[in-house]
Amino acid sequence: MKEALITKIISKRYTLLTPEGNSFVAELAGKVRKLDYPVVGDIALYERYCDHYVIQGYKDRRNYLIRPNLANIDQVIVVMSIHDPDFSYELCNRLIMLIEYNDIKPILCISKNDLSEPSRIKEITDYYQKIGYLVYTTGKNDDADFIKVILKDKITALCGQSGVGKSTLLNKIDPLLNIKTQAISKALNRGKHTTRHIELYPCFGGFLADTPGFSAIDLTSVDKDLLASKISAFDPYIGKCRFLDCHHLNEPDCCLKAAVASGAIPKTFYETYKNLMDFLTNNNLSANRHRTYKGI
Ligand SMILES: Nc1nc2c(ncn2[C@@H]2O[C@H](COP(=O)(O)OP(=O)(O)O)[C@@H](O)[C@H]2O)c(=O)[nH]1
Ligand SMILES: [Mg+2]
Ligand SMILES: [Zn+2]
Repeated sequence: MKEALITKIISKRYTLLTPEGNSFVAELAGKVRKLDYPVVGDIALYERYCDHYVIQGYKDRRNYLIRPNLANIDQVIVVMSIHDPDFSYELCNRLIMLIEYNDIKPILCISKNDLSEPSRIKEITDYYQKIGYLVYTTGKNDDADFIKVILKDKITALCGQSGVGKSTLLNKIDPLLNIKTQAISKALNRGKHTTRHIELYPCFGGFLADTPGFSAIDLTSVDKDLLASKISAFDPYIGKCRFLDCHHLNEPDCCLKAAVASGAIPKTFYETYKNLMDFLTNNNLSANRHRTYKGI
């Protein structure tokens, strides 16, 4: 069976891109069950029959998001503006944690740095760099060339609230790409019955998912026994508490809480973790599918 990346799906027409750079449309084999349908980002396993291509399945996924419906994303750029809308540690922390929970690397981009004092930008940058996250800042007078470098060989998506400057960023790196994604979103969002499709665009040696930017991540399948172990900022402390199954909430001799007390982990970062754990404990998520956590 041959392998190719799925870059676009429009009503059962799958656009594949081979490692050699050839692109063509394939269909799905009839035997594939609905639950096993591949999504954009999947590596399809296909065969050629005379004049058409048939997808028989896809390779194991490294990760999978329901909304946006994407597989094998390497990284998500979390765009957070310093002002208008105001920066929120709680929202930023929550996005980081849920992205990491899904085995995807978050990269922070603090935008609109022209709207704030340099000291405020430094405070935010320091907060995240200290616990191991990659942070970039950008603004009216900056280029966004950092994106060109980090896209190489990766599948990248953008997330962040509406108005933080995602389109402006894309426009700075590639005006054509932005016009293309906007035109498609507009055309597809018009009719009531149109479903928005997602597409991976080749961009600076990697792929950019043209999601309009999501700011909430599905919590349906978050396992609270696993959450802490997925958060990279907590790595140095995991497995060192008195109880091996410590949830780092009310247990005695908790190494993570000690790190918060010593200032190694910001208190507000830990509080976001606690809020997420409270939410997961207090909501019967299995009875309420596709629930997202929106409270700030
Ligand atoms: N001052 C300032 N305004 C910005 C910057 N980036 C974007 N904006 C403005 O913020 C608004 C929303 O930007 P947009 O890119 O559409 O945000 P999106 O909803 O995340 O795609 C627009 O009015 C932009 O002109 C920036 O770096 N500095
Ligand atoms: Mg936009
Ligand atoms: Zn603990």
